[in-house]
Amino acid sequence: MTQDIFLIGAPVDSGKRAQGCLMGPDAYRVAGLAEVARDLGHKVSDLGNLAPESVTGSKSENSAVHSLDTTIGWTRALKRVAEETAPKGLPVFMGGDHALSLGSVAGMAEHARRQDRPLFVLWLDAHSDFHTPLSTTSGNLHGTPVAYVTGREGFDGFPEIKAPVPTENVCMIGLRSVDPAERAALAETEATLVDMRQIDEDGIVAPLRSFLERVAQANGLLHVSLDVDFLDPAIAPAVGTTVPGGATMREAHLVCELLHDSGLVASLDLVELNPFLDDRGRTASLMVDLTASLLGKRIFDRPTRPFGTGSLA
Ligand code: 6HN
Ligand code: MN
Ligand code: MN
Ligand code: MN
Repeated sequence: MTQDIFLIGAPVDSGKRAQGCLMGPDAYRVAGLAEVARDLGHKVSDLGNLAPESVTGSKSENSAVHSLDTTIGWTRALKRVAEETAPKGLPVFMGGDHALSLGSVAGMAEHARRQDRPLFVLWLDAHSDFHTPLSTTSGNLHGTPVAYVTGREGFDGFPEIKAPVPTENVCMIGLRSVDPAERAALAETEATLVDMRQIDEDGIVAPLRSFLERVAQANGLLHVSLDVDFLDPAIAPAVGTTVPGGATMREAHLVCELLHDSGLVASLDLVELNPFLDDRGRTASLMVDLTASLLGKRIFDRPTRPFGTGSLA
């Protein structure tokens, strides 16, 4: 299956204090993301880099919160481009830090609403990113997108989300760093939470497959958000928020291969790559390799095992 793929550069660096993610889109270009997708037969358009809308005067009750204006400006710009691009093909958001997903997922939620289909979100991350601007202690808004898109309170000044993503449509895989306030808030939800212990005990395929079956059965659209720190820092050092004990290269490829086989992916975020911290481009190259798996790269063809209804094979 070949697709129309739109690469959207989103040099968001406002979601945390340490800078460098703004170089991410160019690192993906240098690592050959467009060429890799074209070699797989896809039609690829690089839309260049976005800029945030201009926002001034936003205030938070939480004095720890920083870069609020810029982050709201990015959210508006990204929401709009997601809404415009998703009807035409597969948007790939080249980040930029994870604050990017405030906009990309909000836009996909609006796209899904217009299509009258449910949106599902797969969050591949060491972190749950379930803070609100009121609960965050770091003040770093890259730790908040899942709360925003699921409709939690505290996002004054951000665009309204008409159809928030129900928490039962959210699956997080790779968790190993969850703050107390996030843990308490997640306990009130129906989100599927797969931590590293569960991956060690049951493998990564079982929880992913059952989530994909649910997406297929609901005729859902799937947004995938891939944070570099989902991966073990030994193979992916170029990220500011490394947490030891992450996914292996083989686990990550398998996830991406299964996502491709499902035919369900409607949009993709590549986030948190900080090229300033990279080791001769290896993290950027690994993220490109993983994207290739998600876009259909394989060694040998094999019969596709059906998900859910079986209509996807
Ligand atoms: N990320 N929970 C921590 C915080 O500062 O709120 C870490 C957030 C990490 C953000 O994974 O994109
Ligand atoms: Mn679409
Ligand atoms: Mn994240
Ligand atoms: Mn993370």
